[in-house]
Amino acid sequence: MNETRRAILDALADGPVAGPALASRFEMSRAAIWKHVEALREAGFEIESGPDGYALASIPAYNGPAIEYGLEAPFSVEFHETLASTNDRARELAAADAADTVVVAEEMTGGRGRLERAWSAPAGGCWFSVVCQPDVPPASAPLFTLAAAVATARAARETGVDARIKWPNDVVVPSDETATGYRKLAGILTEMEGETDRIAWLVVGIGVNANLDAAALPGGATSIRDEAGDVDRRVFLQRLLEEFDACRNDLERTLEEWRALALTLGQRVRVERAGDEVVGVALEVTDSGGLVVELEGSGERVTVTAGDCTHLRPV
Ligand code: BT5
Repeated sequence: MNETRRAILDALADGPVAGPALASRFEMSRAAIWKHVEALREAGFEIESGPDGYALASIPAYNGPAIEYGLEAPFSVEFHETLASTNDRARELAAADAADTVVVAEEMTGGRGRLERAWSAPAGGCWFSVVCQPDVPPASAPLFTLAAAVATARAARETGVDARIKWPNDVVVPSDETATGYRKLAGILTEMEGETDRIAWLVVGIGVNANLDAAALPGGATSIRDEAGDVDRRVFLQRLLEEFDACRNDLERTLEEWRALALTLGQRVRVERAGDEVVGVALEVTDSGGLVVELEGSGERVTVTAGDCTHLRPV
């Protein structure tokens, strides 16, 4: 959002302020102020005009300027009503050297999960991708997935949802005490380009089932609406992005928080990898985001870096 509009909004948030007072504060004509106010209204900001002047009443909108306004993290937002996949658009921006841009879509028609699986993304959810250019080796890339999971779980917990993390990329809500039952609230798809020693760019795609009926989503899904009622998506996304920014800047703390929120640690798990699978108890997450599993039978410890993880009942 342009700086003048942001400053006018700040003034209106403390409002009401009369048009002439605004005009002299910003050294512009009253007509120019009026134009800015109209443009802000069009962008979805609810600005009342009363006898004492203009005041910002509320921000019901979910769009680029609304998400950027009041966001305490250094991201700019590119908003689309509809996109095939926010990750695809973010990859284009990343290739053109954009960093710290968030691509948000109201709905996606070709949302992607891992391994070319489809991700269902109707209007009402939070579907977005963050373009980063972190100065870390490619082996650290999985930590950004963990950072996204921590940020998503924390933001969801603030809305009253018992969000937990299932290694490596799911935010889930437990549906029984054994942690073998869970419903998926959010998924994360991290893609990157880089050389052996440096990441060129990283796109972290996050999809959260926010104001949606879980019944309309694939089996095994849940939503913030089903768990705790609808949220203001603008505020939810802002909180999530702020947490993600904090996590990516402190990967050590991210690991600590990940461990505290993880449902997987201590569980009997099956991890399916390309071509094989491992079954055993998940003991620990490594400093680069791998999962240490003590194999059933041999007791041997292996570290898996990617795969599909299922929580199993104890033997
Ligand atoms: C994921 O893959 O969980 C990663 C999902 C990433 C989605 C975000 S949205 C913004 C960005 N832009 C994109 O195009 N994608 C990212 P995976 O672990 O492979 O799980 C995929 C599986 O989850 C599917 O095969 C379905 O079974 C299930 N699924 C699909 N849509 C779902 C939804 N909305 N909620 C819960 N589960 C879903």
